[in-house]
Amino acid sequence: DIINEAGIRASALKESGGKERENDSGYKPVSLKSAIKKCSDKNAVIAEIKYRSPAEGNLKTTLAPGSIAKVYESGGCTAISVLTESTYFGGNLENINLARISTRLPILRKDFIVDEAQIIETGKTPADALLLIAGVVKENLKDYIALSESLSLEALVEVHTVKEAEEAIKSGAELIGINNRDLKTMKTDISKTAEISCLIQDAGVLKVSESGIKTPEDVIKLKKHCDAFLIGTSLMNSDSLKSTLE
Ligand code: IGP
Repeated sequence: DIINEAGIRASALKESGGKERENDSGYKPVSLKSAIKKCSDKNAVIAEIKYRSPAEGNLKTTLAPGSIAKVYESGGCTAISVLTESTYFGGNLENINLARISTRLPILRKDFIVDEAQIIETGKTPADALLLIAGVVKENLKDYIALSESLSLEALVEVHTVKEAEEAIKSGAELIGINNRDLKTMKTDISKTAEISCLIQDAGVLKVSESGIKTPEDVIKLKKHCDAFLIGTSLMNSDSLKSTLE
């Protein structure tokens, strides 16, 4: 089947060191993992473009994705996350194209991926990585990581519990996002990152702290527990984002 085939292609690709190839859209991906690794002299921020959230409703910024991407890049962020889910986050796939026009930074597609068709669809966009939520894709995680890799998409595997973190490692995840927000209760607690990161000791795995990061103090507190920070709401709501463009 398609996933099996993709798995075979993915391992062949890995052996040939084939990161340089084009994805399905003809776009040449850049590596999110390398960008984070290269960022050792500063804090690696994955800055998010999202217009709405279930917890906050509409966020302040209504600027177009291309304009936001430009400000994020000139502000020194390492990568850009684009929410494509429409009902709860006000996103769409086109926002990846719009962001891509104004930046060469790695772009992460952020959505609730539940089947392989969405992964294949992502391969047709100029995204470099996609989010796979361990608690959502469950036993398909390993196959979905392989399918993503076969399309030259790096997988950021999101976890919220110790069990999910163990599953992610077993499934070969090399980039793990620790979500400080419990998707069931919507509550955020940034100490989640420390709690789970100490279980991910594998030197080859990069850790991203996700959600609820609001202040420089939060970043300082989290720094020793992760390699990158995924920040959305506080950036989309910041007055300086708006004033930079006005
Ligand atoms: C960003 P925040 O609290 O800075 O806006 O969080 C990001 O972590 C959040 O948007 C997110 C998300 C998700 C959204 C994390 N995992 C899964 C949708 C689906």
